[in-house]
Amino acid sequence: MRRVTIALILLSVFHLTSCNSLKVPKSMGDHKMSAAPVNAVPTSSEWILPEKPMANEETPIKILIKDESDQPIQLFETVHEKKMHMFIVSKDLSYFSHIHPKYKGDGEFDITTTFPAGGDYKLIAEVTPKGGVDSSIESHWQKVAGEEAAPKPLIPDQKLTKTIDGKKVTLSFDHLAANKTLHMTFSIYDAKSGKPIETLQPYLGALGHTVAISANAEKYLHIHPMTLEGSGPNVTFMTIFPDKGIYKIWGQFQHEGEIFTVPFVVEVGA
Ligand SMILES: [Cu+2]
Repeated sequence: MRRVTIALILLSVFHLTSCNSLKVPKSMGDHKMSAAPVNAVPTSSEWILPEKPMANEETPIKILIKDESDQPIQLFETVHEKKMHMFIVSKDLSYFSHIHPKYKGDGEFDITTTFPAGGDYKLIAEVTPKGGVDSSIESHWQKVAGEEAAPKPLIPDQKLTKTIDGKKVTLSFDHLAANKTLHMTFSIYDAKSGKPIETLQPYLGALGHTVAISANAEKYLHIHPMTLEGSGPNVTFMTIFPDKGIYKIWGQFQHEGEIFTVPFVVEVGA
């Protein structure tokens, strides 16, 4: 009993050190869990899809979240308004979708989705079992039948400015090196008038959400802004890229009730 208490104290001290002093973001991990936060509850998962999902057809997805002894986990925290956040990307990262499976009880989450073309997709699910501080990440590669689109090469953007849905968005970094805390800022302007947008709305309990996935779709980061305050035009996120290499980054924001997603491709240096 006493040993357990000491272990718990040590664990929370380590957590305080890692999260507060070093400022490691709460939601950070990858599917191999090598860069996973210390306070994520260990999980395993089972993914149930039709034997041969077809492109352009509604496809049911069932995900069972289990504990280390293969028992379904019963209780999950609501994080950013949802019990599960799920991201689906095509292997070349040209397709991105952020959806929220419904919790059915007994560890089971359900949703249907429509894959836009044949090929391989990575499905990433983020949950926080009750008592977990950090989220647990489960992922699954899925083959989808149907006509495949030619894979698009992932080339780092020369200019980090994009116009999307009437917004001009610029992404900037204080530096772009692996294994070092960095700040990245999205600056959002009205594309027509050029005026800064200062009326961004919270989307799922944060001023923005950013997902970064490595070129091989093996590393995954889900990042939230440093503060809940503010409403644009600048939204700053803090994170650590675990390895050098090419990453695709999607920023998601809400303005006038509409969610917009802005993608960038960057190369993180050593
Ligand atoms: Cu989500």
